[in-house]
Amino acid sequence: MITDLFEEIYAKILEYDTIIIHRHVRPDPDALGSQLGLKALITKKFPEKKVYAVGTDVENLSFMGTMDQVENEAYENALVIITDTANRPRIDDKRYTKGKFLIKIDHHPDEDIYGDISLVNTQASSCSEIIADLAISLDARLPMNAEAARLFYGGIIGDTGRFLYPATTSKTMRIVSELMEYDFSASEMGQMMNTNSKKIANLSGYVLQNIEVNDLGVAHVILTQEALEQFGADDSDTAPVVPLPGTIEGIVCWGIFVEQATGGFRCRLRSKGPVINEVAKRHGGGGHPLASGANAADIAEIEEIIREFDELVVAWQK
Ligand SMILES: [Mn+2]
Repeated sequence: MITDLFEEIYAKILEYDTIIIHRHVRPDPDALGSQLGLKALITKKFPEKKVYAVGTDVENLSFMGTMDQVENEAYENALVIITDTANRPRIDDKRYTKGKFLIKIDHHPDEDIYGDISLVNTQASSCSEIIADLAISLDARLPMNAEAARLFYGGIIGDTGRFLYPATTSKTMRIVSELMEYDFSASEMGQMMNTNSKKIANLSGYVLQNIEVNDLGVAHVILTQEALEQFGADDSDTAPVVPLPGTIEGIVCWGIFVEQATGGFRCRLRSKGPVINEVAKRHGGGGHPLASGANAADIAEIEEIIREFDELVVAWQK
């Protein structure tokens, strides 16, 4: 039972004086929302505890919050909690192994089982939803507050594409309704997440202009280093353009293939129906059924992924 895990996690939060919260590399709003929201919950209720959020700061998401600098010694008697991170290699800041007790809280398929306690709920829209659910369920023992609500709301709208993707459930909406009772501006958070730099706008134009779609509705765009340089963009700027092909009529699944400075391509794969994470796994990645990531060594491997997508669409149409 998930509520039993909530109790176990709460007992550990009570037990430890130092709590260090990690999330995945290249964080998205849900990674930051779940991490910083959890920190906000614990800090408010237990001001005497030392609670840290660690990892690399992301400039364009600075409205969600910033990271703490933590000395190695702090890990000695620490509870370490990892949010939104399915696989250990993706955890930002490798010192997570140095703590005394490890908890995983996540909503991705549980491929890499880790942690002394593992709370994985793949039915949840986002990790932020899970932690908001935990706080609501623990009620006065770990009360929700305005800052945590703001962060969880940001995480949920990030991972659901503002309630567009099928992972959005009635439970998501019940939790969002609860969060909106607190004193933060949901529309301001929505606006922040919907605002892109001129650079991203130009890159979006490039993606829409250069998208290739076949008869099956499988689409792809290759973003070479040269193309990125043209806009002064790099790999970290590509997240906002990933949903764009899904806004075009007839496109069922797609990949944005981002050439890496070190060679090879990062594959950002999305679908509106066919389950694509098995394809991602075959190409050194993984993720959600409809939103995955992978790696391709060269153009030939990109073509292979597209062929595998074609097969999925044919099977899905039947
Ligand atoms: Mn997430």
